[in-house]
Amino acid sequence: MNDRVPLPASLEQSAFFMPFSMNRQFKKSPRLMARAEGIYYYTPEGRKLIDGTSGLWCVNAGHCRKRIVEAVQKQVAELDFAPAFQMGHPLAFEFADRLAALAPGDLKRIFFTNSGSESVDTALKLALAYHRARGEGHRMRLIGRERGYHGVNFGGTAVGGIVGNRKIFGALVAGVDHLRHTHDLAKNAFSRGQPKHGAELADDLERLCALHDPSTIAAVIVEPVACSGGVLVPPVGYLERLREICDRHGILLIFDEVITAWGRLGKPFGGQHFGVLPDLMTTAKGITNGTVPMGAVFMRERIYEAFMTGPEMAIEMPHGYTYSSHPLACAAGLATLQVYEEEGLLTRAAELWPYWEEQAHALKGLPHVIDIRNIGLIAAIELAPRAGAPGARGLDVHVKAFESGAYIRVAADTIALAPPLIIGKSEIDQLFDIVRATLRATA
Ligand code: PXG
Ligand code: PLP
Repeated sequence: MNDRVPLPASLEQSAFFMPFSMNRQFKKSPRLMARAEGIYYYTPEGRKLIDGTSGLWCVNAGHCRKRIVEAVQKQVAELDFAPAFQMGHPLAFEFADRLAALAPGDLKRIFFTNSGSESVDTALKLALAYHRARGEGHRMRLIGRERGYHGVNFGGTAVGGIVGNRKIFGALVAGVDHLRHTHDLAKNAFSRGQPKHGAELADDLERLCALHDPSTIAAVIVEPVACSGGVLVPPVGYLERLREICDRHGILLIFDEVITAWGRLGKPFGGQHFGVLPDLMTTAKGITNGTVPMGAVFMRERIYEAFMTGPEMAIEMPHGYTYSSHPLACAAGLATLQVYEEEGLLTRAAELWPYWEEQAHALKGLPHVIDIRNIGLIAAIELAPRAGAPGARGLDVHVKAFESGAYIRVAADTIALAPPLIIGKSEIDQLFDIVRATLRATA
């Protein structure tokens, strides 16, 4: 294949308002990708970049997988679009049933969306409507957590806890409160896997119950591992305790598994790794290996059943997207599941984990490194911020790594690594070699 794709002359006047980006900085010195294969991206000049963060945590089976590409090609020529409201197409039902078969516990009913953000807002609406259907419409409050990321729609922004993502968007949604985050460098720095200290932080939910009265709380939403907020691994016992408190007070527990699902923690879903079953689970990204946008909310049987009680001639859930269960997404998703299953990718992170952990923690002692965290096939390297310029050091690392042959995400001054689950040991070495050299070269 031709490695060379013509470069646009200049992007400085481009019409494209880039999402979550430093538009002016980027357009002056663009970092472009032109094609991808396996665990590598290629720049328009043909330079090879190892993909350290699976695109945006979504390309779990690696790029341009033949089976998935061909399934989408075939589908687009056969049924390009089918209305999902009061109509259907067979793949939607087949895909939902396949997902249900894979899901833990009785999380067996599936609502399709097109993204993680839509999955989150869908799950929050399902939680409110579920309580109302059972005569508990007074449960209206939604609880998120500091440093949480739940996408960018209004509900997700409101329950989210990353200040920079919230502060410029007004009052957001009424009736939302937040648990304390679990990050504690003083006690837990350089923990391997789950940190030992902090299970009691789950008791912060009791504080909110005491403040608002539990009868007003509909749901608590947390990421099993808070990835966008800097890879905050839950302390041992924390998620279990959150589950217990929710049960005690009739509050629904939502796990936002947009990143932690699809094998990232060595099990199909993140909650399975921790042995905790939520009431609702949001997913997206890896559901189609990032090939076609899609999301899915998994719910427990009793939640689905609560909606199936009125007259049959009524729409049970007045919610859904034009592109819910889009045929291309269903085709991509079915092919993705096949690849995951055939190659054992949903459990492969568990095999790579010890090696990955060793290589990550070997970066201890490099300049500015104040913490290293890991779980499954995720690692975070937290750097001390430059005085008066938080995020500047992180950006430097991102740009230098790109110049040295690696694509890696940084959240402020924390490097987040989560490569495709097909990565091998020598490629893990290659990724960490670039990170090591980059850290040595960063002031
Ligand atoms: N919930 C969680 C837990 C997420 O991680 C979303 C919801 C929103 O999904 P969509 O598909 O609407 O973007 C996410 C997305 C990063 C990064 O590098 C993380 C996300 C997206 C882009 C970048 O941390 N997470
Ligand atoms: N806005 C308008 C005017 C619409 O007609 C629709 C869908 O029909 C939407 C927004 C929602 O779009 P989507 O279903 O793609 O989320």
